Amino acid sequence: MKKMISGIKPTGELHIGNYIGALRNFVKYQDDYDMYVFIANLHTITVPQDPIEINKYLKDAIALYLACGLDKDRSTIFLQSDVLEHANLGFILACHTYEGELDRMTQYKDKKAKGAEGLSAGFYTYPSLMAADILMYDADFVPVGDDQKQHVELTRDLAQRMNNRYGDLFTVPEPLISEVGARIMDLQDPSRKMSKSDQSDKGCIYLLDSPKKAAKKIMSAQTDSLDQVKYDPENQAGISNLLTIYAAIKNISLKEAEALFTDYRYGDFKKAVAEVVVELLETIQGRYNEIIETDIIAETLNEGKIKAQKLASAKLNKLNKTLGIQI
Ligand code: ATP
Ligand code: LTN
Repeated sequence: MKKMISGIKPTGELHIGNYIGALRNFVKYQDDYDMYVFIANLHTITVPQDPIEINKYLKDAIALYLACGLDKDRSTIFLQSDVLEHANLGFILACHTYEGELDRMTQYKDKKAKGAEGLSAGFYTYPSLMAADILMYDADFVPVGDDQKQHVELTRDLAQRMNNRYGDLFTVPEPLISEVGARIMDLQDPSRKMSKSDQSDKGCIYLLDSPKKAAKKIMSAQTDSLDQVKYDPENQAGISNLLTIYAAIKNISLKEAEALFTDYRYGDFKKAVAEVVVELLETIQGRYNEIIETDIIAETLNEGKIKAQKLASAKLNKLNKTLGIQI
């Protein structure tokens, strides 16, 4: 069975972009792949955080993984920091990553271009840690949203470089990016990706938003004056984004979604989108409320940690020997 791995960085409450671009695919693939899903909690501290705040996001993220349908009996679900080998392999890979490669990473370049100062060394070398998360388990596929493609490409380069230098060590992974919903845009500014770290939360629908609040956000989403529900991201970014959200949740193609709304006024179209989003949130939140009061989170993480640790320690032992740094 082919192996798959992915993670989400709990720097804020998870949103429907995370769900559509990543989480729902983890759930979809868990029966057909040997699935590893983790919470990328080490990645959160690459930028300064409030410990109390991120601790809440961390718990919510795990509960939401389960509420969205991940199942500990079908996937290995774990916390990145529970497997110490991640940081260790991250360092080894950072020693094999060129400065120029890290300089070219969009996430770093964007921050620099905006004049960010005092970025941490951890933030700069973040892509090497992400490569470690993936290569540790010899994953064949990495289901992610569009924004992570560059990181998976660097991971591939690192795997090939290590294999060329030291012999066959790592499986070279491939990114798996869905056709519909790989980049859900901000509802208020559809030229930007929907993001946890948004200044204003009006353009972002969190999985734990009340259904009423979520519907309101959709009803006030930015549109245009063309008065036609068409998938045309260039000229109708807002409408195209809403169509994408609808198609992804209903699991239909963009063409099929477009056909459903040919004669719709924007107000009625938005109502239809709000309805499917509300239905999704109600289902997820119902399960979240059940899960958050049980021991299932602790049990899941404990089982996941044992399984992941076993593979990780074997991998690191082999690597340390190969590199000549272990007696
Ligand atoms: P932020 O939303 O704060 O920018 P991030 O996207 O950089 O965070 P994560 O939350 O760790 O980081 O992302 C988890 C997964 O969700 C990744 O696979 C990412 O590609 C995907 N994802 C994040 N935002 C979106 C979006 N707007 N549309 C589709 N997929 C997304
Ligand atoms: N960098 C990712 C989160 C992440 C990840 C990973 C995703 C960390 N390690 C390994 C897939 C595989 C992000 O910011 N979205």
